[in-house]
Amino acid sequence: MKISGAKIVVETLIEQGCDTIFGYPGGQVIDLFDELYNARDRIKHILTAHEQGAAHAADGYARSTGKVGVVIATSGPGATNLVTGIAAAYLDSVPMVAITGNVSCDQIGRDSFQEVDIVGVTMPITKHNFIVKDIKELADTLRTAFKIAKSGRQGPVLVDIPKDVQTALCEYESNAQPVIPYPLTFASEVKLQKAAELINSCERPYIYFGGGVISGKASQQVTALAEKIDAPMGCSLMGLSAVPCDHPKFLGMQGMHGHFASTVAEDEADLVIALGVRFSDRATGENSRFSKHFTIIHIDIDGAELNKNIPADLSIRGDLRDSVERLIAMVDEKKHPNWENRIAELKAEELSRTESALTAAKEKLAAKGSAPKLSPYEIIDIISERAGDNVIIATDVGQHQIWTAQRYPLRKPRTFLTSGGLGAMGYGLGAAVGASTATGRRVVLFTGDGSFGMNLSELATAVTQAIPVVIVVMNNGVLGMVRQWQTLFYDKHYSNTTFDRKTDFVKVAVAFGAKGCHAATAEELKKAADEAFSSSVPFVIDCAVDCDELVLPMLPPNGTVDDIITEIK
Ligand SMILES: Cc1ncc(C[n+]2csc(CCOP(=O)(O)OP(=O)(O)O)c2C)c(N)n1
Repeated sequence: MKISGAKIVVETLIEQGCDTIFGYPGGQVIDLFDELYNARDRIKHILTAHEQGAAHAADGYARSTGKVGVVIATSGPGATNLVTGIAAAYLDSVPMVAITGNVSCDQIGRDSFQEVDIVGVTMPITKHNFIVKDIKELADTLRTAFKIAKSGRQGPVLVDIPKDVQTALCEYESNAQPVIPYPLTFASEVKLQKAAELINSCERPYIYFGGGVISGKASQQVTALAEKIDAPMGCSLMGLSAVPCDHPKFLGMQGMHGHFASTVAEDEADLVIALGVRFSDRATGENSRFSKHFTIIHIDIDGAELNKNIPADLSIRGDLRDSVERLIAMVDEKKHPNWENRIAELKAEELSRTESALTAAKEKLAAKGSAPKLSPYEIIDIISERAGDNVIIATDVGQHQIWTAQRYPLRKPRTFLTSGGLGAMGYGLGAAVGASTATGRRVVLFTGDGSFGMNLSELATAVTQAIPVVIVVMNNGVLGMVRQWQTLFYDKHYSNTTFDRKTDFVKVAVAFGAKGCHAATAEELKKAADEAFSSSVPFVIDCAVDCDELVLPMLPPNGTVDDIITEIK
């Protein structure tokens, strides 16, 4: 029997295992939405406040589950509103299928109403994209989109569907089974043997891992390798949550705002085993000065990442889980007592530096004599004590993001959602909606007043969907992260980073149908958190934070560990 292109889209999504789709309607997808209406008992559509929120929600759905997130938008402005969300997914390797409507084929290229060449626009930020001009290719193109999105290094794929293709009729045969990814690449035995030799003969090994460990389901393998060869581990922002934060071999995030111990340990290592990472400049600092002292083994599923940012002494393309599993069998069980002592020293130094920095910050705050304020780590500690183990943590972008990355006790993969590569302010609330919808779990969103202001209209979605999100606004009245750079590197020229807004986020929350309260002291925050965690509707806690709080340590841009800033006198 012949069915419409719009119905083919919906049937193919269901066939591919998609249970929830995030989006926003419009003229060029109205047929698709009509079919979604007909199939509403088989596939759920969540209407967001903005297409960007829908894209971030699909991203949050994917990051929290490992499944492909699906987003839908109309042509023109609907499609361009997806761009930030698609780019965020691309830079963080998140599997996503974005479906856009377009004007009919005969209208394309004529500057028709709401026409944008979205395939051209998204070319550099998708793994692949398609425009389907022949209905006979529609189902298979969508299947290929899912296949590409979930194969190898995952990422977003866009499928643009002109209106006349949605209304045309065609035979449709269900595939019944979701497509399986392209076969994995497995590492060469010879190269793994070489890696094992390097590992067996080194004295100060260090494992640096990234988000590839989470998407490659290799957390246990990486931990087992670290234990067998007695190596400390550090990670990039994207690697956080892959390994329990309290694992004795784990030193935390490294790099620009990383933990002191991991950043210095890597610098003092004689062998760095880089697993599922792309050597982002935020994690390495100045590339040319980064790798002077150590040998590098780099293993990644994406061959294009090998030797791209940092040349490796031994680069191995292959599935991470399989590679590390095989490597574990090849390496000798080792103990490196001197190295272990040095790591213990670094950890102790970090602890005492953190403690004294916290005390100094408190004293500084008291000396200011201003209204009471909460310190960022205090906020995270109070919230994490009450949140329990079953929550997912999301962040926006700025100082609050890094404080959370440094301090929140993350223990399980896929419980930390943050826009790492793109650093998109406004990411968090959409991602929280997607993750909570996908998992049924509570999400805690740490955000800044700037970031929250960008997409807070998604509060409407969170309220409508009864999402139990706890939104912790670290409200410093400024664009804190940019202001920090102005403090440190631009002579305190605070150009356009101070808000003079009178926005009351608690009133905003209430206006949207959510709840909220202000907190400026530990006691107030504890009370607010107790209320928030027993609430079944979105709850905003607006926390007063001082505008002079800094995220430290910090490697200056293009700096190295030699330039690390750990305190400001
Ligand atoms: C969409 C977008 N615009 C601009 C930036 C640049 N930027 C990075 S951090 C930051 C400040 C963030 O302020 P806020 O959300 O209040 O968080 P805070 O740093 O104060 O914790 C800005 C403007 C960005 N990352 N994303």
